Amino acid sequence: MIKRIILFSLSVALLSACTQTGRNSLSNLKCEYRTDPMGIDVPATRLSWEIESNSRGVIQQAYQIIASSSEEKLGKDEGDLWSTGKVSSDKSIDVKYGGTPLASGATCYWKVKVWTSDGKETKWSAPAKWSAGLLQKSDWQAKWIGFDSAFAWEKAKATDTFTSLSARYLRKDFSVVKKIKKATAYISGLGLYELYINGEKVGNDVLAPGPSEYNKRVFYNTFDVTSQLKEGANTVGVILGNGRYFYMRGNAPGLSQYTHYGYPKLISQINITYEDGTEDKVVSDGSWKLTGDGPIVANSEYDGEDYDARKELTGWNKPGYDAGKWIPAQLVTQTSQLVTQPDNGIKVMDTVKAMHITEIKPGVFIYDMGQNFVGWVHLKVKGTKGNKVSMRFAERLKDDSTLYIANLRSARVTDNYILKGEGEENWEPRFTYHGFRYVEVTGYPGKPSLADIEGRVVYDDMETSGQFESSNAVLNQIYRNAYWGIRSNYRGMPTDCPQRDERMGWLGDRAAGARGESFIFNNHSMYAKWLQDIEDAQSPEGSIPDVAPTYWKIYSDNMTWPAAYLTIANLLYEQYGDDQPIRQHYASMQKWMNYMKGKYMKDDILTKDTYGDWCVPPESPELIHSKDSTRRTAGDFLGTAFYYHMLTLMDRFATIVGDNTADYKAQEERIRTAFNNKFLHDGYYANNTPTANIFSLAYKLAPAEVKDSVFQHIVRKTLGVYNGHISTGLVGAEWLMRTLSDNGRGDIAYQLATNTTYPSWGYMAQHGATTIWELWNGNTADPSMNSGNHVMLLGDLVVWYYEYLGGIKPDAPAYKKIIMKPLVVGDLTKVDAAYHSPYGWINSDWKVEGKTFTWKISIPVNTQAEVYIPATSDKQVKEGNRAISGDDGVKLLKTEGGFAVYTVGSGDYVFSSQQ
Ligand code: RAM
Repeated sequence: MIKRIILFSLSVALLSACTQTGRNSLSNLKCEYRTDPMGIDVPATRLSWEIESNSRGVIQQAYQIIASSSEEKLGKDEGDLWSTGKVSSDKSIDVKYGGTPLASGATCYWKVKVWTSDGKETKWSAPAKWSAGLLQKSDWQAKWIGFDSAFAWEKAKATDTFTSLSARYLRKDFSVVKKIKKATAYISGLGLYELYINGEKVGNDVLAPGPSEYNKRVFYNTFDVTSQLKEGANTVGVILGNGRYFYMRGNAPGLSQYTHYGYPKLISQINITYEDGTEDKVVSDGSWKLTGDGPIVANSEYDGEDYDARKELTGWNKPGYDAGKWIPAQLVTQTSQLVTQPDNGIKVMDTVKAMHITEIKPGVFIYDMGQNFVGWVHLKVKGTKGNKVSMRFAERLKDDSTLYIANLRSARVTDNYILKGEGEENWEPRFTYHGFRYVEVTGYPGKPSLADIEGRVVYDDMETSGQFESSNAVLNQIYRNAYWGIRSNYRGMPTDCPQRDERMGWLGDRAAGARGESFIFNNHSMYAKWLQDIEDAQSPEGSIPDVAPTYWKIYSDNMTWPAAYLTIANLLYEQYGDDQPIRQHYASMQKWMNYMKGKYMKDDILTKDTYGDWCVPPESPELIHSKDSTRRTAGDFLGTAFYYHMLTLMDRFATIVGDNTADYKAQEERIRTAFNNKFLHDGYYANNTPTANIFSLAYKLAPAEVKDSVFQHIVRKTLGVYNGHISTGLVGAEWLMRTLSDNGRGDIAYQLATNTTYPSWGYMAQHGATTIWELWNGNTADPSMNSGNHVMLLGDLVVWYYEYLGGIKPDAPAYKKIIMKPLVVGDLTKVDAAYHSPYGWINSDWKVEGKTFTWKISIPVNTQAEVYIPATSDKQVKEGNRAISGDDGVKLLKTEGGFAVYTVGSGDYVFSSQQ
């Protein structure tokens, strides 16, 4: 962010010095929305780039792409794969590769140059690349291998509650006799794997591969291992963990819903091309050796990892190891399709240093990491062989300073490390993760110091694409809590929570939240992948589950939870300009809509709903769910409102995919009539909850003549009955802040956002939350469903931060057109927000000093914006401290509702007005 600010002032300085010269430049070349991805399996890969310029109003007029089969050729401008020539177009995202199709494993190097409306031509961009995966089934010569039963010491019976399986170690020696030109590893290990070549870990992924609907689809990863192989003896080694594939819980009573897929298994293939052009493959097969008797004695994502360093198999993944005691790997069956993982995978993304350490009882140490986060810790320890250090993790402490673990339910969240006693030992687990702020350490030889534990923050590799800061400390703290909560709940899928025995991809939690999240993190690939998980989980009849992948199989046929399938496809289109998810899933979305209609529609009312407005603030502090019917909104109301909204999305999607046979509009009409007949009373809806009234406005169900009355009911209830506090659960919160603001009461939205009394996001923060709680009353409610790190109650809050307070809103997919309209509200005197859109950073930094409103904005090259300046007359508005004349790229469009509205092209601007 510092860079952004410096760039901003620099370019403003340059502008004011009237030195609008110099070249435009290109950056952020992406392929399939990712940087230099490997293993791509779509032929028309989509390319994009960003343009930077010091001039204003710059639009791309033409581009040229060269794509080559080698870096050398690209360097010499030899486009042996593709050379577009100069193409007149303003397209700089979603440009489809149209060159020679890549063969399996081939790499394509590419670069681009563009011509812009300011009469300039850029230099060639820095080169970028992507590689193709194994495109044909027959390219896989490797076999699935493993050990398809439990070893004698393992607890894996169907009746075991805490099933534990040791990690499986697999190895293969091979020799390389010629000079290697290129070597690529393709690998999948279920549930989780780590790949080593000659003793070194390959890549920096953790918890790989990404989770999937294993019975339908399994992901493989691709790595360039050219530099890790050598001439002579080589060894490939793999460790397999359980992940979500091997059931973490047996068939114990009450926990039977965990899906079991099978014992850990591996497929691995290294394709080697020699300098002389010949090729070789090192493939997993029955000649590999396996042992379960290594140092990872047990591993489970919920319960933790047990590591016995005395059992280390020193040198196991290097040549020369004696594997005499290992057994031959079994050939095993795995029939789901093997496809390339379409996102970046999970990595260690950050570290957290411990803040305090307290010895609460002799030998029991509690570390406070200062932040609730997700991952694990790196342990440093020195002691005697056989010493056992145990680490237990929790989000909170009890009053007596011991760990509060009641809300973890059956998850044991304990890592155990047994020392080998050879000087300083450093360890971190591989196949588990925890959601925690506190670590209890016992069995540590001597007294551990603060530096003996360091937190590893683990989530999907994605860019932090937004920043937000304001003059209000509560807003800022909530933003930080949201930021940590969101990054805590990406585990190759969006999870509901990271700490207890659940951690599932619940759809409803993300129906609106995913959009807010997408401002803070570039989550495109993870969510596009999740939509595939959802489709893979659709039942043959058309039902969409509440959880995907279906590690819990819950098909309760709601509208509210599966709605995420459509709203997220819509978000990917609006935020990133990607219409492919809509095209890809249109048929299954339609199937779902028809299924729900056929089964649950009676007289145009969709009758089915399970969860209601989940987790409204209850009437008494220990309750999880309210029993008070005046706080709850009827299921058939929610089902019908959501069905209607889904129809409007399907209507939009039909236009995008070119389906002109669908009759969504006619259905909308019928449902709107039935909905109003049934639920509209004397100027309010259903039982007059704010949630009911919010949806009739947000989903445009209310007839024009009742809108005002309906809205006044929301206002009265919120200010009166709820004393200026939030009254919604996760469903109502999806449109709460936007509905209040769109109807002229941004001040109430601001009040809700800055409250610190119960119930509010600020209340959570006041009570020590460093993330977002599952329940408004998370500090007092029953622990049986009370996570300290959930994001569902954020609703549309983060959207409101960016689109309203920051005033950054898309007006065309991918922000090709932008509406800049700040909500200057309450005692807020400053907002500094920035969002990295597909075309580049959009900045919005406003402040109010006395009667002067000043707003610095940046609009990316190749886009244009409508800028709303709060002012009673355009005569008061200046830009760059000068009256607006129209010849500096700023044109008055209209004055409207207290704003002077201007159109601008790309560039940096400083607007000011008098209030
Ligand atoms: C709980 C989780 C989740 C929610 C479901 C309905 O298990 O809290 O977030 O979506 O219930």
